[in-house]
Amino acid sequence: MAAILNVAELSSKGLSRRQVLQRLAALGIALPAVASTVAACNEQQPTVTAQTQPTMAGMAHTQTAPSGAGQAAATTAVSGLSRLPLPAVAPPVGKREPQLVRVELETREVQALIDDNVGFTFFTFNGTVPGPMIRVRQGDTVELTIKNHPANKTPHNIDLHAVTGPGGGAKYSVVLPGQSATFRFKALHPGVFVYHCAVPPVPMHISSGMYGLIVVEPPEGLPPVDREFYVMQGDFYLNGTRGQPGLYTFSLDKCLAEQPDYVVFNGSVGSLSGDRALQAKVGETVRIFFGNGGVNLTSSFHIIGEVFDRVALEAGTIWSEHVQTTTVPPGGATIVELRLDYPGDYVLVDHALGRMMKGAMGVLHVEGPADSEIFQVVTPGTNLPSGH
Ligand SMILES: [Cu+2]
Repeated sequence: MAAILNVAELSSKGLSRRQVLQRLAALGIALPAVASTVAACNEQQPTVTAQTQPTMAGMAHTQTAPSGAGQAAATTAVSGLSRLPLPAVAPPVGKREPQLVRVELETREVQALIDDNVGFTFFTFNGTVPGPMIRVRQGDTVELTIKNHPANKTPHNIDLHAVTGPGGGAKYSVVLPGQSATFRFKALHPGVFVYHCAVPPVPMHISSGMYGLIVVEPPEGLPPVDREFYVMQGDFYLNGTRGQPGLYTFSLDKCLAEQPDYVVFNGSVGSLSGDRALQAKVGETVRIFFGNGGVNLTSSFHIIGEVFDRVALEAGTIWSEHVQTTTVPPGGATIVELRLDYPGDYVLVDHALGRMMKGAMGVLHVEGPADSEIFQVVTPGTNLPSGH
């Protein structure tokens, strides 16, 4: 029996209706098409939808923008661009027998904003960074089709770390613009695995945005939680200067020197703050599938003001409890779970905090009653920004 991954069950996933609508809208999917498949999503052109982006508090640009005509021209170059849409959390598999699951991904080369007035030529799966979350059961056979959009300029392929086979699938999935390729693999191991493009120069393709997660649930599934989120860190290298208006391409020199201009969650500065902050309520339990596309930097993933109740170390089967910060290497992932006990804005960071000033921050906004047994102000300090 075959199944196509779909987004129909998003609303059954603990996501609020508003979140579901927002995420579907971000994918360019209208409500009547809620049952559309990942394949159907693929047919949509890379719509870079207009979204209001908040200015990131604490974000400091160390470079001075050009003045006069130069700045005007640079700003004009990105005037039609906005942030990439965000990928949805795939619905849980639930308890069922192994089956054949067909997945289609389309590689797209898209110009979009990585920061306010800073454009970048992203390489993507399905027009989002990270690419779509693929979610299957251990023992499923996955038939994966990769299509290279005809408007692209370069070949692409896919290496999934969940694959046991040559190149993780990369060897037989190189496709030129307009071509497609298909292979099957059996999901032997449960866990959360990174997938990425592996066409040379590999670091260029990955650090231009070509990564995502495949979740392989164990036969019994994952325990239910109130909400799930999908976050991936990535480092970006521009032929230009951080914060300076303009449209930039990838810098291999900076990549090889491991000196990123930006380190961000989900593809751009501010992609998980302001209107796009993760939303939850006091008393809820949330799960974050967190991956690191890299290509170079190991993440010290931390949420300011919270403690992870439990963490699936390296997204494997060993769970550690009461964890403050967890290490996620490039090409690696984790699952963190936490119950939310107190309202406020909890900030997702890579605790190598210099990277926060390069964009690595997001907000988990928690609403609900404040329990003074958990936290209360006795005598406040000076009313200056705390940095958190
Ligand atoms: Cu590629």
